[in-house]
Amino acid sequence: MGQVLISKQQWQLFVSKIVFSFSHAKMKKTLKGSVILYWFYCIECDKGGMPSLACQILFLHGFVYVNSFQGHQRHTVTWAEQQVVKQRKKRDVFEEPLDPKFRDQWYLYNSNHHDLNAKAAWQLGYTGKGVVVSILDDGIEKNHPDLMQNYDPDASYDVNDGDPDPQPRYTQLNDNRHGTRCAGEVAAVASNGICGVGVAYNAKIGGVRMLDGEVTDMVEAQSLSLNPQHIDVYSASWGPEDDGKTVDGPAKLAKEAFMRGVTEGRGGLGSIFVWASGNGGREKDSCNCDGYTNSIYTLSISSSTQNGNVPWYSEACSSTLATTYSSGNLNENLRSRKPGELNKLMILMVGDKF
Ligand SMILES: [Ca+2]
Ligand SMILES: [Ca+2]
Ligand SMILES: [Ca+2]
Repeated sequence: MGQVLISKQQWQLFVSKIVFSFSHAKMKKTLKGSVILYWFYCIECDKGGMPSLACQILFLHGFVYVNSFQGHQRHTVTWAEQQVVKQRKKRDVFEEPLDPKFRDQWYLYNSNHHDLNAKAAWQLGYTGKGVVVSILDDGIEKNHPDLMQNYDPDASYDVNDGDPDPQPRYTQLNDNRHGTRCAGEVAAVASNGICGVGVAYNAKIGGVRMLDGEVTDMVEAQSLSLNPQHIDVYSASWGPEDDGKTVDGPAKLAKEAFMRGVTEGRGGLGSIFVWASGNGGREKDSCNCDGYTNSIYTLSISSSTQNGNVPWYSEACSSTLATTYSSGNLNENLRSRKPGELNKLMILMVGDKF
Protein backbone atom coordinates (compact mmCIF):
# COMPACT_ATOMS: atom_id res chain seq x y z
CA MET A 1 0.00 0.00 0.00
CA GLY A 2 1.49 3.32 -0.98
CA GLN A 3 0.29 6.89 -0.60
CA VAL A 4 -0.89 8.61 -3.77
CA LEU A 5 -0.65 12.32 -4.36
CA ILE A 6 -3.69 13.73 -6.10
CA SER A 7 -4.58 17.06 -7.64
CA LYS A 8 -6.93 19.49 -5.92
CA GLN A 9 -9.57 18.79 -8.55
CA GLN A 10 -9.31 15.04 -8.03
CA TRP A 11 -9.47 15.50 -4.30
CA GLN A 12 -12.61 17.66 -4.51
CA LEU A 13 -14.27 15.08 -6.74
CA PHE A 14 -13.27 12.35 -4.33
CA VAL A 15 -14.60 14.21 -1.31
CA SER A 16 -17.90 14.99 -3.02
CA LYS A 17 -18.33 11.34 -3.88
CA ILE A 18 -17.52 10.02 -0.48
CA VAL A 19 -19.77 12.54 1.23
CA PHE A 20 -22.51 11.53 -1.19
CA SER A 21 -21.89 7.88 -0.34
CA PHE A 22 -21.95 8.55 3.36
CA SER A 23 -25.23 10.38 3.03
CA HIS A 24 -26.79 7.32 1.42
CA ALA A 25 -25.39 4.88 3.93
CA LYS A 26 -26.64 4.22 7.40
CA MET A 27 -24.65 6.96 8.93
CA LYS A 28 -24.22 6.85 12.68
CA LYS A 29 -22.18 10.00 12.83
CA THR A 30 -22.80 13.36 11.29
CA LEU A 31 -20.03 14.96 9.36
CA LYS A 32 -19.79 18.63 10.17
CA GLY A 33 -17.29 21.04 8.78
CA SER A 34 -14.36 19.96 6.70
CA VAL A 35 -13.33 16.37 6.25
CA ILE A 36 -9.82 15.26 5.58
CA LEU A 37 -9.50 11.99 3.74
CA TYR A 38 -6.28 10.20 3.19
CA TRP A 39 -6.39 8.39 -0.06
CA PHE A 40 -4.35 5.24 -0.46
CA TYR A 41 -3.64 3.00 -3.33
CA CYS A 42 -4.75 -0.35 -1.99
CA ILE A 43 -3.47 -3.51 -3.70
CA GLU A 44 -5.28 -5.79 -1.29
CA CYS A 45 -8.58 -4.46 -2.50
CA ASP A 46 -7.99 -5.89 -5.93
CA LYS A 47 -7.31 -9.44 -4.79
CA GLY A 48 -10.50 -10.29 -3.05
CA GLY A 49 -12.54 -7.82 -4.99
CA MET A 50 -13.60 -6.50 -1.59
CA PRO A 51 -12.32 -3.28 -0.13
CA SER A 52 -11.86 -4.91 3.27
CA LEU A 53 -9.56 -2.26 4.70
CA ALA A 54 -12.03 0.46 3.79
CA CYS A 55 -14.85 -1.49 5.43
CA GLN A 56 -12.90 -1.96 8.62
CA ILE A 57 -11.92 1.68 8.88
CA LEU A 58 -15.37 2.95 8.09
CA PHE A 59 -16.83 0.60 10.66
CA LEU A 60 -14.38 1.80 13.28
CA HIS A 61 -15.53 5.33 12.67
CA GLY A 62 -19.19 4.43 12.67
CA PHE A 63 -19.83 4.37 8.94
CA VAL A 64 -21.09 1.68 6.61
CA TYR A 65 -19.37 0.96 3.33
CA VAL A 66 -21.66 1.43 0.32
CA ASN A 67 -19.62 1.11 -2.83
CA SER A 68 -16.32 1.88 -4.40
CA PHE A 69 -16.14 4.98 -6.51
CA GLN A 70 -16.32 4.90 -10.24
CA GLY A 71 -13.00 5.74 -11.74
CA HIS A 72 -11.36 5.31 -8.37
CA GLN A 73 -11.79 1.59 -7.83
CA ARG A 74 -8.21 1.16 -6.81
CA HIS A 75 -8.50 3.68 -4.04
CA THR A 76 -10.35 3.69 -0.85
CA VAL A 77 -10.66 5.55 2.41
CA THR A 78 -8.31 4.60 5.20
CA TRP A 79 -9.19 7.22 7.73
CA ALA A 80 -11.70 10.01 8.28
CA GLU A 81 -11.97 12.52 11.05
CA GLN A 82 -13.78 15.79 11.66
CA GLN A 83 -11.30 18.64 11.74
CA VAL A 84 -11.19 21.42 14.31
CA VAL A 85 -9.31 24.73 14.18
CA LYS A 86 -6.18 24.77 16.34
CA GLN A 87 -4.14 27.73 17.56
CA ARG A 88 -0.67 27.52 16.09
CA LYS A 89 2.06 30.15 16.38
CA LYS A 90 4.75 30.75 13.86
CA ARG A 91 8.15 29.95 15.35
CA ASP A 92 10.15 32.72 13.79
CA VAL A 93 13.70 32.68 14.96
CA PHE A 94 14.57 36.04 16.46
CA GLU A 95 18.18 36.97 16.17
CA GLU A 96 19.65 39.69 18.30
CA PRO A 97 21.17 42.52 16.25
CA LEU A 98 24.86 41.96 15.64
CA ASP A 99 25.77 45.60 15.13
CA PRO A 100 28.98 46.61 16.91
CA LYS A 101 27.41 49.42 18.98
CA PHE A 102 24.21 47.60 19.89
CA ARG A 103 25.53 46.59 23.30
CA ASP A 104 26.21 50.25 24.09
CA GLN A 105 22.62 51.22 23.30
CA TRP A 106 21.59 50.76 26.90
CA TYR A 107 18.16 52.32 26.36
CA LEU A 108 17.15 49.50 24.01
CA TYR A 109 18.28 46.70 26.25
CA ASN A 110 20.34 46.32 29.37
CA SER A 111 20.56 43.82 32.16
CA ASN A 112 19.12 46.10 34.88
CA HIS A 113 16.00 46.56 32.74
CA HIS A 114 16.16 50.33 32.76
CA ASP A 115 15.43 50.12 29.07
CA LEU A 116 12.68 50.32 26.47
CA ASN A 117 12.23 46.56 26.50
CA ALA A 118 12.84 46.75 22.77
CA LYS A 119 14.02 43.16 22.46
CA ALA A 120 10.69 41.84 23.71
CA ALA A 121 8.86 43.95 21.13
CA TRP A 122 11.17 42.82 18.34
CA GLN A 123 10.66 39.22 19.38
CA LEU A 124 6.91 39.71 18.95
CA GLY A 125 7.56 40.98 15.44
CA TYR A 126 7.23 44.74 16.09
CA THR A 127 10.29 46.02 14.26
CA GLY A 128 8.77 48.93 12.36
CA LYS A 129 8.17 46.85 9.27
CA GLY A 130 5.53 48.48 7.09
CA VAL A 131 5.71 51.79 8.98
CA VAL A 132 6.93 55.03 7.41
CA VAL A 133 8.45 57.69 9.67
CA SER A 134 9.56 61.17 8.68
CA ILE A 135 11.82 63.37 10.82
CA LEU A 136 10.96 67.06 10.52
CA ASP A 137 14.27 68.72 11.30
CA ASP A 138 17.49 70.05 9.74
CA GLY A 139 17.72 67.36 7.05
CA ILE A 140 18.73 63.73 6.83
CA GLU A 141 21.93 62.20 5.55
CA LYS A 142 20.14 59.87 3.19
CA ASN A 143 23.35 58.11 2.12
CA HIS A 144 24.49 57.41 5.66
CA PRO A 145 25.62 53.75 5.61
CA ASP A 146 23.38 52.86 8.53
CA LEU A 147 20.31 54.61 7.08
CA MET A 148 20.60 54.12 3.34
CA GLN A 149 18.78 50.80 3.25
CA ASN A 150 15.76 52.19 5.11
CA TYR A 151 15.75 55.63 3.49
CA ASP A 152 12.45 56.58 1.88
CA PRO A 153 12.48 59.46 -0.63
CA ASP A 154 8.67 59.59 -0.55
CA ALA A 155 8.87 60.51 3.14
CA SER A 156 11.41 63.24 2.48
CA TYR A 157 11.57 66.81 1.20
CA ASP A 158 13.66 69.92 1.47
CA VAL A 159 11.29 72.72 2.42
CA ASN A 160 14.17 75.14 3.07
CA ASP A 161 15.45 74.98 -0.50
CA GLY A 162 12.29 73.75 -2.20
CA ASP A 163 13.72 70.54 -3.65
CA PRO A 164 13.19 66.82 -3.03
CA ASP A 165 16.67 66.22 -1.57
CA PRO A 166 16.82 66.78 2.22
CA GLN A 167 20.59 66.24 2.52
CA PRO A 168 21.81 68.45 5.41
CA ARG A 169 24.00 71.47 4.84
CA TYR A 170 27.43 70.64 6.20
CA THR A 171 29.07 73.23 8.43
CA GLN A 172 32.28 73.40 10.40
CA LEU A 173 30.37 73.22 13.64
CA ASN A 174 28.44 70.22 12.37
CA ASP A 175 25.25 71.84 13.61
CA ASN A 176 22.91 70.22 11.09
CA ARG A 177 23.32 66.69 12.40
CA HIS A 178 20.22 66.53 14.53
CA GLY A 179 17.78 65.20 11.93
CA THR A 180 20.16 62.43 10.90
CA ARG A 181 20.70 61.40 14.50
CA CYS A 182 16.96 61.28 15.18
CA ALA A 183 16.54 59.17 12.05
CA GLY A 184 19.19 56.73 13.29
CA GLU A 185 17.50 56.40 16.66
CA VAL A 186 14.32 55.42 14.85
CA ALA A 187 15.47 53.31 11.94
CA ALA A 188 19.20 52.61 11.79
CA VAL A 189 19.56 49.32 9.95
CA ALA A 190 20.01 46.21 12.10
CA SER A 191 22.57 43.46 11.66
CA ASN A 192 24.46 45.19 8.87
CA GLY A 193 27.71 45.29 10.82
CA ILE A 194 27.56 49.10 11.03
CA CYS A 195 27.17 51.22 14.16
CA GLY A 196 23.98 50.46 16.12
CA VAL A 197 20.28 49.81 15.47
CA GLY A 198 17.14 51.91 15.44
CA VAL A 199 14.33 51.14 17.85
CA ALA A 200 12.20 50.37 14.79
CA TYR A 201 15.00 49.09 12.58
CA ASN A 202 12.74 47.82 9.81
CA ALA A 203 10.80 51.08 9.44
CA LYS A 204 11.16 53.24 6.39
CA ILE A 205 12.71 56.57 7.29
CA GLY A 206 12.65 59.95 5.63
CA GLY A 207 13.44 63.49 6.60
CA VAL A 208 12.10 66.95 5.94
CA ARG A 209 14.71 69.69 5.93
CA MET A 210 12.85 72.62 7.42
CA LEU A 211 14.85 73.97 10.37
CA ASP A 212 17.86 75.14 8.38
CA GLY A 213 16.37 78.46 7.36
CA GLU A 214 13.57 80.81 8.33
CA VAL A 215 10.71 78.91 9.85
CA THR A 216 7.35 80.37 8.93
CA ASP A 217 3.83 79.13 9.36
CA MET A 218 3.94 77.97 5.76
CA VAL A 219 7.23 76.07 6.28
CA GLU A 220 5.72 74.26 9.25
CA ALA A 221 2.48 73.50 7.43
CA GLN A 222 4.28 72.20 4.36
CA SER A 223 6.37 69.90 6.53
CA LEU A 224 3.46 68.62 8.60
CA SER A 225 1.40 67.85 5.51
CA LEU A 226 4.02 66.08 3.40
CA ASN A 227 2.62 62.96 1.71
CA PRO A 228 0.05 62.14 4.43
CA GLN A 229 -1.20 59.04 2.65
CA HIS A 230 2.29 57.57 2.71
CA ILE A 231 3.87 58.77 5.94
CA ASP A 232 2.53 57.21 9.16
CA VAL A 233 4.50 59.07 11.80
CA TYR A 234 5.92 62.61 11.78
CA SER A 235 8.54 63.22 14.44
CA ALA A 236 9.28 66.78 15.51
CA SER A 237 11.72 67.89 18.17
CA TRP A 238 11.31 71.63 17.92
CA GLY A 239 9.00 74.39 19.04
CA PRO A 240 8.91 77.89 20.49
CA GLU A 241 11.74 79.21 22.65
CA ASP A 242 12.15 77.22 25.87
CA ASP A 243 13.03 80.37 27.80
CA GLY A 244 10.33 80.26 30.40
CA LYS A 245 8.60 83.37 29.09
CA THR A 246 7.33 82.49 25.61
CA VAL A 247 3.81 81.34 24.90
CA ASP A 248 3.46 80.34 21.26
CA GLY A 249 1.99 77.68 19.06
CA PRO A 250 0.95 76.76 15.55
CA ALA A 251 -0.58 79.50 13.41
CA LYS A 252 -3.36 79.20 10.83
CA LEU A 253 -1.67 77.00 8.21
CA ALA A 254 0.05 74.65 10.68
CA LYS A 255 -3.23 74.29 12.60
CA GLU A 256 -4.95 73.34 9.36
CA ALA A 257 -2.17 70.87 8.56
CA PHE A 258 -2.64 69.18 11.94
CA MET A 259 -6.39 69.02 11.45
CA ARG A 260 -6.15 67.64 7.91
CA GLY A 261 -3.50 65.15 9.00
CA VAL A 262 -5.47 63.66 11.86
CA THR A 263 -8.72 63.51 9.91
CA GLU A 264 -7.54 62.52 6.43
CA GLY A 265 -4.00 61.12 6.82
CA ARG A 266 -3.30 57.39 6.50
CA GLY A 267 -6.54 56.84 4.61
CA GLY A 268 -8.60 58.42 7.38
CA LEU A 269 -6.85 56.68 10.29
CA GLY A 270 -5.04 59.93 10.99
CA SER A 271 -1.43 61.03 10.81
CA ILE A 272 0.61 60.53 13.98
CA PHE A 273 2.48 63.62 15.13
CA VAL A 274 5.09 62.89 17.78
CA TRP A 275 6.52 65.89 19.63
CA ALA A 276 9.41 66.42 22.00
CA SER A 277 7.98 68.08 25.09
CA GLY A 278 10.70 70.71 25.44
CA ASN A 279 14.14 71.40 26.89
CA GLY A 280 13.46 74.44 29.04
CA GLY A 281 13.71 72.75 32.42
CA ARG A 282 16.52 74.98 33.61
CA GLU A 283 14.46 78.07 32.81
CA LYS A 284 11.44 76.51 34.50
CA ASP A 285 9.63 76.55 31.18
CA SER A 286 6.31 74.71 30.98
CA CYS A 287 5.32 72.65 27.98
CA ASN A 288 1.73 73.69 28.70
CA CYS A 289 2.73 77.04 27.17
CA ASP A 290 3.88 75.36 23.95
CA GLY A 291 1.02 75.08 21.49
CA TYR A 292 2.66 72.20 19.62
CA THR A 293 3.19 69.86 22.54
CA ASN A 294 -0.12 70.72 24.19
CA SER A 295 -2.06 70.28 20.95
CA ILE A 296 -4.57 67.45 21.09
CA TYR A 297 -3.25 66.40 17.70
CA THR A 298 0.30 65.64 18.89
CA LEU A 299 1.74 62.97 21.15
CA SER A 300 4.00 64.84 23.51
CA ILE A 301 6.98 62.80 24.72
CA SER A 302 9.12 63.67 27.73
CA SER A 303 12.48 62.29 28.87
CA SER A 304 13.97 60.21 31.64
CA THR A 305 17.61 59.67 32.57
CA GLN A 306 19.05 56.19 32.47
CA ASN A 307 18.32 55.80 36.19
CA GLY A 308 14.71 56.84 35.75
CA ASN A 309 15.22 60.37 37.08
CA VAL A 310 13.95 63.66 35.68
CA PRO A 311 16.74 65.23 33.64
CA TRP A 312 17.76 68.84 34.16
CA TYR A 313 16.30 70.04 30.85
CA SER A 314 12.92 68.35 31.20
CA GLU A 315 9.67 70.32 31.23
CA ALA A 316 6.77 68.85 33.16
CA CYS A 317 3.23 69.50 31.96
CA SER A 318 -0.19 67.93 31.71
CA SER A 319 0.02 67.43 27.96
CA THR A 320 2.86 64.89 28.26
CA LEU A 321 1.63 61.53 27.10
CA ALA A 322 4.69 59.33 27.59
CA THR A 323 8.31 59.44 28.63
CA THR A 324 11.30 57.76 27.07
CA TYR A 325 14.96 57.43 27.92
CA SER A 326 17.15 60.27 26.83
CA SER A 327 20.39 61.90 27.82
CA GLY A 328 20.88 62.10 31.53
CA ASN A 329 22.27 64.35 34.18
CA LEU A 330 25.98 64.83 33.77
CA ASN A 331 26.88 63.57 37.23
CA GLU A 332 24.50 60.64 37.21
CA ASN A 333 25.87 57.15 37.56
CA LEU A 334 29.40 58.29 36.84
CA ARG A 335 30.83 55.96 39.43
CA SER A 336 29.58 52.88 37.62
CA ARG A 337 31.28 53.87 34.37
CA LYS A 338 34.85 53.48 33.35
CA PRO A 339 36.80 56.63 32.50
CA GLY A 340 36.14 57.72 28.93
CA GLU A 341 32.88 55.85 28.74
CA LEU A 342 30.72 58.90 29.27
CA ASN A 343 31.04 60.36 25.81
CA LYS A 344 30.27 57.09 24.17
CA LEU A 345 27.03 56.81 26.10
CA MET A 346 26.07 60.39 25.43
CA ILE A 347 26.38 59.96 21.70
CA LEU A 348 24.17 56.92 21.66
CA MET A 349 21.40 58.24 23.84
CA VAL A 350 17.95 58.41 22.42
CA GLY A 351 17.03 62.01 23.15
CA ASP A 352 17.77 65.20 21.35
CA LYS A 353 19.77 67.14 23.87
CA PHE A 354 23.32 66.37 22.79
CA1 LIG B 1 18.18 70.06 -0.87
CA1 LIG C 1 23.39 49.11 12.02
CA1 LIG D 1 9.05 74.61 26.15
